[in-house]
Amino acid sequence: MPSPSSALLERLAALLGPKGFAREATAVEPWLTDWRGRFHGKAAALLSPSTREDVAAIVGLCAAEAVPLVPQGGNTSMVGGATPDGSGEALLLSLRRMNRIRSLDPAAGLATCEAGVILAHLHEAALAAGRRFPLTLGARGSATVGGLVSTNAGGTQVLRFGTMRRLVQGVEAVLPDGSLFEGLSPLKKDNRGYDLTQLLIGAEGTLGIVTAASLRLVPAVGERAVAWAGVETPQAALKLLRHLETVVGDSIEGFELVPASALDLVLEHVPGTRAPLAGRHPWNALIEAAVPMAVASPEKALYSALGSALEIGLVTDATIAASDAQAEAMWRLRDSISEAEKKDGIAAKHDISVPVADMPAFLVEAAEAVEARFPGVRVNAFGHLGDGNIHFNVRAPRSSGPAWLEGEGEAVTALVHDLVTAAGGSISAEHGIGQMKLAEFARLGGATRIAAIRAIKQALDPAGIMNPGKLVPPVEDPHDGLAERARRP
Ligand code: FAD
Ligand code: 2HG
Ligand code: ZN
Repeated sequence: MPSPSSALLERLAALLGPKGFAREATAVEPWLTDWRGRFHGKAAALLSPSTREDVAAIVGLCAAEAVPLVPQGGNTSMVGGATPDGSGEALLLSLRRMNRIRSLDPAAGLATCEAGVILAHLHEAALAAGRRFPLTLGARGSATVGGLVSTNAGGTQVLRFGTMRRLVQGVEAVLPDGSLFEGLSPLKKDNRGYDLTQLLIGAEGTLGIVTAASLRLVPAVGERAVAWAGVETPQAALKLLRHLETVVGDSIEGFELVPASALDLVLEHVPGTRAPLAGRHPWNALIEAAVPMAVASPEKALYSALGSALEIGLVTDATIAASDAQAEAMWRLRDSISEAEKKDGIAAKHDISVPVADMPAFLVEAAEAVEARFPGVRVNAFGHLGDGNIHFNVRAPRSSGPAWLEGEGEAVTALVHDLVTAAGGSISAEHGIGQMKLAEFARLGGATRIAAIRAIKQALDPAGIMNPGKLVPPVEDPHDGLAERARRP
């Protein structure tokens, strides 16, 4: 693809001013590596517009020269989605300066946020208005509304409130020709054909730049209870969830599976953490129950449900947080797993889903298969059991360097994804495809799905300027080398 001409760079510099246009390495380089430190790219400049009109002008100018744009929010992608390739042809388009909450209407239960609003700031603003935006995840201090929309993010509250797809009412976006799609209308019913908002959710910046989204709010939490339970097997954990749902009802909104290996990593690498239970339990469940108003006590309900679970042998031990500080400490253990795993060394990451009821057996069997085939690797599988979505990460043998990922790590990934596919599952439950999974998506995504995705991309972005090299597998052409490049991580 063409590099930006100096005339284009000059026009962009004039349009955006010194706050919105940077070429110096000190300003650009921090954003050219992904959160996990696996992908490094280059960019001709960093563009940081502060209005949707500026975004439209940028896209229009780039479209005229077919110069690629890589949108970026908080840069917390787990699949290298916001990292440009190494050619230096692309312009990095940061939405972080567009961080205004345009409106927050507690009565209507809607917040309209610009793309760069950080999730934690939205949480605070909603709370101050007596409402709540329920989706949350470990990266909430950096992840932005635009990134969350564009990845259809999940997180730890999906069990009750769903992923972004269920929480987005409308989207405003600049399409690849520079036109503005104004989809923020609060209409409850709207059947004007294809749903462009839903198309943009999870599009990973390949169909346009999200400039704002209106998001659904739910009632604020009146009372909550957080508990940590030790269990023998993933099967027991799933049975525990079903037991809690039966006894406590739909106030169960978080149920996270944490193996002993993940807890060990956090205790070793994250200062100030300590195990909630005495003894080592092969698996643990972090449970949150919440009710909007203090009409019923989730603590009492959870206490009695965990008591009966102990009696019937579903859990080996359990504790309920006695204060908000204790509840936060439990969540910190869970939310720090990625950071601890990163500090510990190299791991091949697999964000997979299979039908919920099949996940416990899958976890045990797949871990046995992987560890038997690749001696020295250690499976660290944790996460959203209630959604059938587990982060089936495989830690490299001790003392392996980053090259492991490109060698044995790839074979590990192929095996995990083959097992997931055979189980009728997905190789990307919540993180997206990005560049990390492009080759595997091309291999396992299915001809019909991939042909339709290519056709949509071609229709909306014929010049291919929106986040190239992400999500959309290139057409197999043995002569142009694209297919070969997609096979490389
Ligand atoms: P970025 O990383 O900047 O970008 C993500 C993708 O969206 C890229 O493809 C980018 O090009 C595109 N994009 C960004 N902004 C726009 C825009 N305005 N318009 C168009 N495209 C855009 N994810 C989960 O789903 N669940 C979790 O539980 C979870 N936990 C995490 C925990 C940690 C510690 C970390 C580091 C990450 C976690 N993630 C999780 C992954 C990540 O936080 C999400 O994918 C999040 O949605 C990314 O938001 P971001 O603003 O950082 O986006
Ligand atoms: C989580 O659930 C995130 O903590 C990150 O989705 C998972 O680090 C990972 O693999
Ligand atoms: Zn997750």
